[in-house]
Amino acid sequence: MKYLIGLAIIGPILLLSACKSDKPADKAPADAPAAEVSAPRFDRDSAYFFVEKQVSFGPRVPNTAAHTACKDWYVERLRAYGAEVIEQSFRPTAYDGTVLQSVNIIARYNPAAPQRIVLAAHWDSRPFADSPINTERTKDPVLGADDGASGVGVLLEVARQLQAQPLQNIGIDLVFFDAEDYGDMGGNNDKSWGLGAQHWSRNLHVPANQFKYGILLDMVGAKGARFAREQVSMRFAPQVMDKVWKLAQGLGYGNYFVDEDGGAVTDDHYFVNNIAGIPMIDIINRPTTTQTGFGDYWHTHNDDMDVIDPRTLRAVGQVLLELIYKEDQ
Ligand code: AHN
Ligand code: ZN
Repeated sequence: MKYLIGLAIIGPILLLSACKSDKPADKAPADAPAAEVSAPRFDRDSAYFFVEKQVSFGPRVPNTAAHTACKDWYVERLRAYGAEVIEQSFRPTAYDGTVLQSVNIIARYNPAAPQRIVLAAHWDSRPFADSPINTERTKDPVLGADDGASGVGVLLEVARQLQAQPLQNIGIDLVFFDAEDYGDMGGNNDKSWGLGAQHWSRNLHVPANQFKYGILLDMVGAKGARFAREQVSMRFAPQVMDKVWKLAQGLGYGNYFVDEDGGAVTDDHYFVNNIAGIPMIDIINRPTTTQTGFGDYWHTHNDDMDVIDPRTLRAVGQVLLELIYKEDQ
């Protein structure tokens, strides 16, 4: 029925335009270029509010009331924005022996679509302010406005836009990983990080081959952020990196998505690539001028709303929306 209505409307237009066009008039509507579907506008203030709301619960450290309350808020919001939501609970033992009551949140859009993209961020915040440059309250948990909440804030705004302009072809799964940031700062203990990503990668909610690729957001909200090309991403998914950076630069966000290589980071995407075999890139802020290689606020009590700039959230969010609706054509 939809098709018939389409023909009834488009038919006469095609006939009319055929009169003054030199294009063959026998072209079926199905072969015609897809109608211009533009991506929705990413609302930076909405994303900023989502970051602020997460921070308002307090540090999102597993086994705390704030962690549970924030998790419940995600589930309520995502259901309100029309997603099919899965709470994937698990109980990893952290490097220090603590058993972490953890939950990955999975929000599915166009769930029946066999071709999918996974967009991810971690939602927990670090239990210790143990940056090597921090000397204040180093055993206390951090708010993680940028380190955690920024990526989820962008994805919640993407969720809101996905409800407003439903997908026709591609499926999107948003995954909020828990227990990313309970890792061992001490030494060579990479597997102590990304516990939620490790669990999801071994317990995928759909087969890995449904995912064309994945994009991880980590620390995507700071003023003047610099997303250099991360090297685990370049090794596992260079074509995705190329696509995203070109798109971002074409949109005028080349000041964030710089044409430079950055170092490798053992982030959630490292485990998704190595365990699940899904090519996933990481968009992560890597300043050149700091001692840690991350923002100076990283794993300190300065990682609060003062570091967040709505313009950075928008740059990342608009790139994602443009990509999603291009993939949906
Ligand atoms: C380290 O490099 C220690 N961790 C990278 C993953 C991470 C921690 N992202 C945010 N916090
Ligand atoms: Zn961290």
